Amino acid sequence: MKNIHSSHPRCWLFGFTSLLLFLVSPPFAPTSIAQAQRNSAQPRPNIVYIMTDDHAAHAISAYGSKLIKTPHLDRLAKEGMKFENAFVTNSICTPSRAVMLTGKYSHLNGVPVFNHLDTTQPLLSKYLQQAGYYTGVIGKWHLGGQNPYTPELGKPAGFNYWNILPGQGAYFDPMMIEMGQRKKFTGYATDIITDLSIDFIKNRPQDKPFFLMYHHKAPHRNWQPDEKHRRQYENYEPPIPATFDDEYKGKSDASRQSTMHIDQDLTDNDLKMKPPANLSGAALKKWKFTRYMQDYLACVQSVDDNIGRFLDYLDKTGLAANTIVVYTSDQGFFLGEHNFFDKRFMYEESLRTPFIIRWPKQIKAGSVSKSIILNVDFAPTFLDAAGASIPADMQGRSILPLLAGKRPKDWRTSMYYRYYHPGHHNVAAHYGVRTDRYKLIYFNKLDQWELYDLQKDRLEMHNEYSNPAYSKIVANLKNELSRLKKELKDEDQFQDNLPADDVDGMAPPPGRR
Ligand SMILES: [Ca+2]
Repeated sequence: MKNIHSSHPRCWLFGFTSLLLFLVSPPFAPTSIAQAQRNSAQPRPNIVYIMTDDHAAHAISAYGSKLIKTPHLDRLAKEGMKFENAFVTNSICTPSRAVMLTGKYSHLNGVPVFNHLDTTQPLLSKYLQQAGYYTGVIGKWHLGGQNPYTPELGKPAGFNYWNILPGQGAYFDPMMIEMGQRKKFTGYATDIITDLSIDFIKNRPQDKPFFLMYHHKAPHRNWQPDEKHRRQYENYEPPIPATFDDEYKGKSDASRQSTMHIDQDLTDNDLKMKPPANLSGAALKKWKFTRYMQDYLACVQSVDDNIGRFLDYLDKTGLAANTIVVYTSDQGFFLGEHNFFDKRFMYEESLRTPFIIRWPKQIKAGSVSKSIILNVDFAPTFLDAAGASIPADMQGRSILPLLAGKRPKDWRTSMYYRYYHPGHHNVAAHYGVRTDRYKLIYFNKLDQWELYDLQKDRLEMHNEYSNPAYSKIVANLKNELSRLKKELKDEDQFQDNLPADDVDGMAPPPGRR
C-alpha cells in the first residue's frame, strides 16, 4: 500500500527543514556532560554514592595524609577528580545526611540536630526513582526509622531496597533493618555492608540504571577495628599534629568550653584500656592520642580494603565504565588538631569533607578541583547526571560543569555554615562564612567572633577579629554573611527551638509508656 504521508507536501517540507537544521547546526555541541549523555546512545550512568562516617580528608593519602596509606581511595582519585574544598553546611552526622538527601540546608529540611528526617518530603531518592532509577541504601542511615513504636518516623523513602543499621549501629555482629524487618548479621560491619552493597548490584533489575547509597558506619566513635587491622596498627606511632597544644589564646570561649579534648575527654571506653598509671601531663596526652589514632586508622584501613574489593567488583562486571562512583564522608574530623577529636566546629579539619568522584570518559583522570563545593550540591549533581531536572527549591548547584573542567564564571566564592547543637561535646552554636581566603565565625549564643586569615594562618591559630588591620575585611565578611543567610532563607528557624533528639531512641513516645 502506498504511504500517502511520504508524498504529502507538508511532510516533505518538514523533512527539508530538519535537513536544513542538521546542516546549519554543529553536529555535536553539547552544553554539558548531562546534555552529551542525553544526546549520545550511551545509557544513563549508574550512581554509587559511598559515604563513611567521620572520615577526615587528612586521613586519606590522596589528600596528602602523613598518617595512613589508602591505596584504593587513591586509585579512585587517580582515575577521577579530587575536590580539595568540599565542605559541609553543618558538621554532624544526622544533619549532614539530611542535607545530602534533600539538597537543602538544615533550617529548611527540618534536621538541625539528632532529630528524625521527615521522609514524606521530596528526596533525592524519590526523584531518581521517578526518573527510572532502581534505588537502594545500605548501612548507616541515622535519620530515624528504627524506633519500634514509631517506625514510620524517618523511615527510608524512595528506595526500592533498604537495609540499614538502627541508629549508630554496631561494629561487630550488627543488627540491621531490611525493609522494616530486623535481622542479625555475623561479622564486621564494614565487610557486611560491602557484601550487601555488592549483592544489591547483583540482584538489581537489568533494565534500569541504579543508584546505590553505600554507607559505612566506620570510622565513627568508639573506633572498633577488626582483628586484622587492629594488629596492623597496634604499635603504630602517629605524627603529632602542629596544633596539638593549642591553648586557644585570643579565641572565643567555645574551644575551651567544649568537651572533645584529647587530654580530658577521651574515655576508657574510647581507648579500650586504662591508661598506664605512671603517665601524666604531656606523656599521658600523647599516649591517649596514640591509642585513638591506632584504632581510628585501623577502621579506615578496613574501609579502604573494602572499597578496593567493591571497585574490583565493578571492574569485573564491566560496570565501572558507566558508573559514577563518589567517595565522601558525612563530615570531616579532628585527629588531634587543636587538642580535639570529633567534629562540629567550623574549623578546617571538621568543615572539610573528602570528595572524590570517578566517571570514566566524562572526567579527566587524576584531575583536581579547588572550587568550593558543598554537600548541598550532591543531590542536584546526581539529578543532573541522571538527566533529570533539578527542583527549584534545592539550594545546591550541580557540579557537572566542574567535572568537565569548566568552572562557571558565577560559581560560588563563599559558603555559609551553621551548627546548632551543644550536644554531647558541648560545642557552642555558631554560624559563619568561609571564602577562599578568610573565615568569619559567629558564636551566636556567646556573642563572640573569630576571624582567620587562611592564607597567612592555615592552621587557624590566630583570631584576627579584634586586629584593626582586619576591620575592613570583617565588615565585608559580615555583609557577605548577612547576604548568604538571607539568600538561603535562614531566618533563625531553630535558634531557640531545637527539635528533640530522636534518632537513637528505642523508648515508647510520651503517652505510650
Ligand atoms: Ca559523622
